[in-house]
Amino acid sequence: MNISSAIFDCSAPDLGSCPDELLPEFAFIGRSNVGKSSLLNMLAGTPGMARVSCTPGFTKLINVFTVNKCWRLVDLPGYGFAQGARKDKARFQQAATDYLEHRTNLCLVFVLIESGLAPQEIDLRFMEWLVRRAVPLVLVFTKTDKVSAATVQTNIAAFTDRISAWFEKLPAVFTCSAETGQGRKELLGVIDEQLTAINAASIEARAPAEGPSALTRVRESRKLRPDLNRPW
Ligand SMILES: Nc1nc2c(ncn2[C@@H]2O[C@H](COP(=O)(O)OP(=O)(O)O)[C@@H](O)[C@H]2O)c(=O)[nH]1
Ligand SMILES: [Mg+2]
Repeated sequence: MNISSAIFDCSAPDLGSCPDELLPEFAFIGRSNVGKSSLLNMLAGTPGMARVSCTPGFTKLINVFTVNKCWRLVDLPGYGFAQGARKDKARFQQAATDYLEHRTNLCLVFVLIESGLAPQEIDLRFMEWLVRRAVPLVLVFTKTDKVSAATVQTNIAAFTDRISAWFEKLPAVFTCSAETGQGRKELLGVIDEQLTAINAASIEARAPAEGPSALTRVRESRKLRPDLNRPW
């Protein structure tokens, strides 16, 4: 997919401050410092678009970017070892969970996991939370340039082993490096596939009788999800 424009839309402190729900959104989440902002910059081909920070927990807002004027990339607040007051931490976790549970134009969540680490309990707990809510997701193992390919494969195998019982079919697994650009084509390919499916379904719905648009159907299916307790 060709990215002709990637424009910062807004930084929202909560779900209510997010832009309208008219464009499909692809959200990125993971532990603070996992490489979300770096990956978004790499995908968009715009260094500095999403703020990259060396300080864990720096990204406390829902950062929204509009790409090619027709879909959005969403950088969600990281979970984990966030710095700052407890109240502050709870507030931005709330923003991310509200977004994940209620954003009706959310098409797919990219869950980022650091490829150099053995499975972390916090990532597993977060995955479980997403699975319980049937949030559509793919897994992305980040920073593959930092460790050997064998280590990456070992950590992916260990992680997927821990989560396999929760799925009939495991979610798709990708690897990436914001340093080398590895994984860019594949991840943009996933977004492209989803957008193509939405467009195809919209065309289909238009004839002969007007049915709900594909984006409306994404919304409707999300409304059916049960509202369960958070595991944290
Ligand atoms: N070697 C390497 N470092 C990375 C990569 N992605 C991010 N980083 C570094 O990891 C730190 C956190 O990155 P950032 O994108 O701000 O993480 P975020 O908190 O998840 O948004 C920064 O110092 C980045 O330069 C990567 O693919 N390879
Ligand atoms: Mg960030």
